[in-house]
Amino acid sequence: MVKRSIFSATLFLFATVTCLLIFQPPVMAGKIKLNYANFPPAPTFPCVQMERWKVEVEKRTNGQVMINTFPGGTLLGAKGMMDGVIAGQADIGNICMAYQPGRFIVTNATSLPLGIPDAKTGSLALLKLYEKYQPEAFKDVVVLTMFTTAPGNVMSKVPVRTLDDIKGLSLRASGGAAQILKAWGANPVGMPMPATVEALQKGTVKGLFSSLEVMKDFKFAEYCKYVTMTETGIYPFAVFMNKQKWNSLPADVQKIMMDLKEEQALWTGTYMDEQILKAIAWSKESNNVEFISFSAEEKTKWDSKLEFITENWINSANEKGLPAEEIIKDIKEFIQ
Ligand code: 3IO
Repeated sequence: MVKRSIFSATLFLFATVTCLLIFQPPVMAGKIKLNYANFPPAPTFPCVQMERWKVEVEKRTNGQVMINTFPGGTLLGAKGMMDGVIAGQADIGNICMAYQPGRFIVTNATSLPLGIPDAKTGSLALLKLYEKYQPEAFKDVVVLTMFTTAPGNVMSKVPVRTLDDIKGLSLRASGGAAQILKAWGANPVGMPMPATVEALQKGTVKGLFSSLEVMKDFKFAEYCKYVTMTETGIYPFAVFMNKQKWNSLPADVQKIMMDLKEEQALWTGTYMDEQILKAIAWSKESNNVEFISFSAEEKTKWDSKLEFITENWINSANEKGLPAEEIIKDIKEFIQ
């Protein structure tokens, strides 16, 4: 009796294991799970590009890789992002390099007033610059893509038509963009984009300097009824993975991600440029925002105030032992 039940139990176990082996799918879905941290809210462009990347990676790996996305600073915030990814608190992270200008000297050179016309051009130029110089700042991570915003404009509660109007005006900006505002005589106030909502509500700033899709995505058009089309200065972004995590991935997965690097930069730049047009139309329609364009004469006045910024950057980068002139020359060439 005992023998028989042992026999049937063994048979049952054998049958179960055989079934499991036979019916196991060739690729175990979701075998590799990666956490991707992002600092701004889900509807904004850095998170839209994150969701696009997630979908593409999951599709191209046939579900072998699954990406869990964390928008809105729910896993890591804007300033702790890079160190958090290096420490393994998230596998992947997205940063705005302008928030740590001293840390990303080479790649932040793209935020100098060098005439990047749109986000598509800026994104490809930034990625090329990164690939050529492989800056030290990224030695502890693996870069998955880079992209930039479209050129910056002044969004404000009061109209800015002349340099007199911007004098002393508190406007939110970070990194290279803050230097541009300062050169025009404004009072730049540094903070990450998500903090800007409250600063505008409370009135600690009278506006901001950034790409115009934020008028719609953050509903800044409700506070800023004026936009001055300065069209200069971009914000550079980087997406990267923890190095140990990268080294643990199979070669075919690594290849799929590397093949996506430039494609994702192009996709994000193109998406951003489209969102800008939509945001301008929406701001006019929904909030009656006035868009102020310069006369040729006024534009020359504003541009001439910025000339020293690149010269200063070259001097200080040279002092740090970087090939500063070559970097600037390369950015200008990549833009063409
Ligand atoms: C940005 C950052 C987060 C979400 C949307 C955004 N659009 C433009 C930026 C650039 C930026 O970081 C900034 O501070 O202006």
